[in-house]
Amino acid sequence: MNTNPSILLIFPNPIATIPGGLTYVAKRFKQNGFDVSVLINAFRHFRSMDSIMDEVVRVKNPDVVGLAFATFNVIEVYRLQQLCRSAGFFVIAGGNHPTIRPEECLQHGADLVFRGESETAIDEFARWFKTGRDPAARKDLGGISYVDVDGRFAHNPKHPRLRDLDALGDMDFSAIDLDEFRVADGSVKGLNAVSCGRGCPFDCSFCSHRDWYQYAHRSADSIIQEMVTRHEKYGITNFWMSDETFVVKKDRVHDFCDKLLALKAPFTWLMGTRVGTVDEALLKKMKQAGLAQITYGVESAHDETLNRVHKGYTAQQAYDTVLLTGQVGVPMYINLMTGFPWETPEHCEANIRFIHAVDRYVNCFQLYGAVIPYPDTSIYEEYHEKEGFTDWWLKERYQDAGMVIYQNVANPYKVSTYFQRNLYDDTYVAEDYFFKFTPEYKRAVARMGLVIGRKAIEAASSSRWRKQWRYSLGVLSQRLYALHPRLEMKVVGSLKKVNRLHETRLTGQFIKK
Ligand code: B12
Ligand code: SF4
Repeated sequence: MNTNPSILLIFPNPIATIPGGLTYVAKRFKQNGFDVSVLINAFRHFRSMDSIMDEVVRVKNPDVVGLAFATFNVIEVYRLQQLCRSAGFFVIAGGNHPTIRPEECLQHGADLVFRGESETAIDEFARWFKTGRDPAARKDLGGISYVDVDGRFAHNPKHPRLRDLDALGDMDFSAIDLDEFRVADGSVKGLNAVSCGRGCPFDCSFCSHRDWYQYAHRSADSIIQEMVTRHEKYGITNFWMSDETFVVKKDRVHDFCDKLLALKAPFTWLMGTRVGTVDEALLKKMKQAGLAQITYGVESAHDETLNRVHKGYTAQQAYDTVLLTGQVGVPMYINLMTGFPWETPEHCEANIRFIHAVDRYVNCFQLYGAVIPYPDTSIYEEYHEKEGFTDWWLKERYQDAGMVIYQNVANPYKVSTYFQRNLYDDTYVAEDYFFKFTPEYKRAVARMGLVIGRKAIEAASSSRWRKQWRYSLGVLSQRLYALHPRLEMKVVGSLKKVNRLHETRLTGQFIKK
């Protein structure tokens, strides 16, 4: 008879890519003798919280339900948590939102919250769970928050961050239904992800990573061994290095490239990094070693915004880096942000000039990018009271906020418009979600959106006629929406429902035709 305890790990929010962190969580529970099953609410096979509860949780009837979530759709996630708790399941939660707001999470149905990196905490929890679950012994579980026997919140100190990431080994996909993430070309979104390090030492004011400032990395040998294994097992040749900032220490990237070159494997790879972390020698080396695309979080081409979000570089430096990267021959995907409360049309004009200046080297500019003031970021702390968006994630209106609308919600064609999906999603600015903007600024963001959208359409469509048709439809959609959202849905929404642009982003197929 099998006496292992069982855990059902749930990623309840719709997602288009396998969430890598959960593969490590699943693996750790398995190593601790749990029978593990995983339910990820794949975007293409979306389940309501009630259906997760009735068709999965009740059917599997696990000893522990573990939820992993970021700051999105929090009301519904908490509803699921409470349903599980009231049905008698032991509920634990981890990931970005529970880490930032452990007390809120405990008030909404969790028995225990795991804050931040959780491998060591999982080891301790497993021992505690299997040896009688003494409530008094919860105080010995590092990194965990709970409500103590007197009804007070207790937050145990965290374990130090892991230094030896090699010891974690490879991501474990065995409990995941890969078909839920299979896209039109047969590849599985997220199966090409390789985590090379954890954390980012920078301090951008909009970035929600309080627990991840400290940077830890794997050795080149360990990363390459995982690439080889993934290739042998799943046939992957194009990898996505899923780190927050891939180039933190140049010497280790040189080492990685040297070893990859020595291997002579037919691998290509994609990564994202910060402007200012690369130089010409490193760019050339990475290209030689198979780098197929860099994503740069440029964020703005205006010095005031760069300064105020603490990016630590100037618009000129951003331009120089992008130009250099283009000249070395590495194509780029570039993120630009909008919607900062101090911005005026001038900031958008600077972005538009930047886009035109570097256009020839860039595969695509991000099709969204209005700032979301995530809890615990400096931008949230500075503005939430004066702008009246305190705890926005607990309000009905904001449940869709934070996700890329067309990519991640249950039914993008129901809640988003053609231009939001195909040109540029400026909803949070246009509808004053968090900050109030002037009509002039909104028009400037819409103009920037058209420039970005036209470029994306150019990259993704083959015939001139098709490009023109899609772009005109986008402009029409934007204008109708400005008149009345329902009008857009009725006219354009009924004409065109497909969006393939985002589908290929992380597989690196955003190549100019
Ligand atoms: C790779 C990545 C992505 C990938 C993959 C998503 C994924 N979830 O893996 C993609 C590109 C798809 C993505 C998309 C988005 N992302 Co993202 N992403 C990241 C990034 C850079 C790394 C995540 C990661 O793999 N970390 C490493 C692993 C090991 O850590 P982890 O997942 O947190 O898991 C550890 C612990 O948290 C814990 N844990 C996690 N879950 C659970 C569950 C249980 C039960 C337990 C016990 C423990 C536990 O144990 C794990 C092992 O130590 C993070 C940055 C960061 N610092 O987290 C942003 C981050 C998570 N993303 C963020 C955002 C905003 C988004 C988007 C909303 C962007 C957008 N506008 O669309 C979407 C949302 C997608 C979705 N539906 O969830 C924010 C979330 C902010 C917040 N407060 O919620 C982050 C923190 C970036 C930031 N600094 O602002 N993202
Ligand atoms: S460089 Fe990127 S990951 Fe690092 S703090 Fe800034 S936005 Fe966050």
